[in-house]
Amino acid sequence: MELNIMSRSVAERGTTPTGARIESVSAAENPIIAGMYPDPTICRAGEYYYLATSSFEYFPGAPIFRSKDLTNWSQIGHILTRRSQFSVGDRGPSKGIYGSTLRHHDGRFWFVTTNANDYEAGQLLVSAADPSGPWSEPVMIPNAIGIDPDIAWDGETCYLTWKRLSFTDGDLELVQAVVDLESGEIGPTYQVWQGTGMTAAEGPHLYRVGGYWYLMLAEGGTERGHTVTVARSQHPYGPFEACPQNPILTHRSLGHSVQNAGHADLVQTHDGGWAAVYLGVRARGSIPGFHVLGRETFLSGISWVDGWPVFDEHRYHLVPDDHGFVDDFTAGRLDLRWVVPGGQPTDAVALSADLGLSFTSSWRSGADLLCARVRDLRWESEALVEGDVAHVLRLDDRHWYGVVIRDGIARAEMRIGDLSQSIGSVEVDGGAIIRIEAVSPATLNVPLGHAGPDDIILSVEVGSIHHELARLDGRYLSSEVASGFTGRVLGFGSPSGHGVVRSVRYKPAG
Ligand code: 6LW
Repeated sequence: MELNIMSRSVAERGTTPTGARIESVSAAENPIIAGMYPDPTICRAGEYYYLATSSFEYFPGAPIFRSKDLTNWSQIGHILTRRSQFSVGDRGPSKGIYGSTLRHHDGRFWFVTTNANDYEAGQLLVSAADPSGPWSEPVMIPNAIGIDPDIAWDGETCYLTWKRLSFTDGDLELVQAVVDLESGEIGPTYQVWQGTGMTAAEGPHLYRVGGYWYLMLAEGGTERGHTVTVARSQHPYGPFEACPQNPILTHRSLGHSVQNAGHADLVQTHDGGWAAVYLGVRARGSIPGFHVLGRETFLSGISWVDGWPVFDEHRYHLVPDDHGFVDDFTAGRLDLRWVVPGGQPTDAVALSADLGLSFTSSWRSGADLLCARVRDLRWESEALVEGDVAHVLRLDDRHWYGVVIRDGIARAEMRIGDLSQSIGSVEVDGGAIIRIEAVSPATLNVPLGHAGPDDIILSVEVGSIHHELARLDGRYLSSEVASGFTGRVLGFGSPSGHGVVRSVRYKPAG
């Protein structure tokens, strides 16, 4: 019986070129891109690597990152920055942009994905000369309905491989067709390797390495049983022989601090070696463990043994990013961290050098909330506000906690599924600081206590007097409770539309 999911951290000492000591940690236990950045897809062009991820209902969609060394990444933009590329749909949680493939071919970048808001329109393909944008208008592939499209070229021929799936009837099959990238037309569709027999075989990526074509899959579902499996063939279309060592990556049944490991993509490194990026979660708290940041992106080395890829999860070390930020919204444009579920930033907020952030519409639970992903397990966020402002911690539109100031009263409010509750209130006259903190749980794990992954403290500071309004169990803002594919974000809105955020300060805590 496993009682607790513990955090382990392998720390190693190193030095900078100037001799200063830095602490690097194992990439096996620490994400290269922390927070809700799942289904990573990677390619290399010249001296840079590029990586993009799913983003679901949040707009702009499909964040894209650049790195020279695979361990330090910076975001260079989003791929889907216009609603003509990413239709809004019904704004539902865990819809929008799903698993994808990013490739560099013949001097151009290609990105193929699924917009679950517009599922029946088929796969969505865009391209760009510069990966930081602008990306083209989409070419839709209407005869390829499903998820997780992949593109791979054999000379002039481009193969599209994807998972046929029905959101109502479930799993169907992994299929492939030759695709015309200009028209979006496909040739006859046929089955490829269906995996080793686990549930939810999906996330296909096809590569030519040496004399073989490799088809890599995610299998077992994106939960604790998640895995990576692989098969090879002399042709891109099969027949495929499964790797005798499958699954080639999984953390299922291991007491590893990173769970749900799977959905990988391979890249050849500058020195001719290979690496992989994959998704994992940092589940914490009492059994069965709760993950709250969504699925994050991890890095592994890849070795080739007898013509098969072997994950070397301990090859890389990294110095974790400091995700802290202060934003006073006076830069004239929003930082890349800001996204809006359903709507779009330009409709939800206005920026001014005098006021900072103001709101152009009133916030109602889902849309019109300006959000930034939470990227740490322990942290604090403070917003200096005036007027009617809500600062919330959101998992989705039915699961959030926050402090809402309206008509001179600050209240701690929460929604957990069908339950909404307001607890604790204090009068606010003029400005206030709303503070949200994720701290270690006040109780031990089951059976000595009932700890969730964290406790969330909601407080407000008025005239330098600090009022703690609520301390809440963080498990209700976890994917295990709320379900779905997304992680926590910090959100800012106004219940009336009349409010201002002067600044936001986010700080990771020990
Ligand atoms: C992704 C698919 C999946 O497209 O989740 O559970 C989808 N598996 O591979 C959204 O991340």
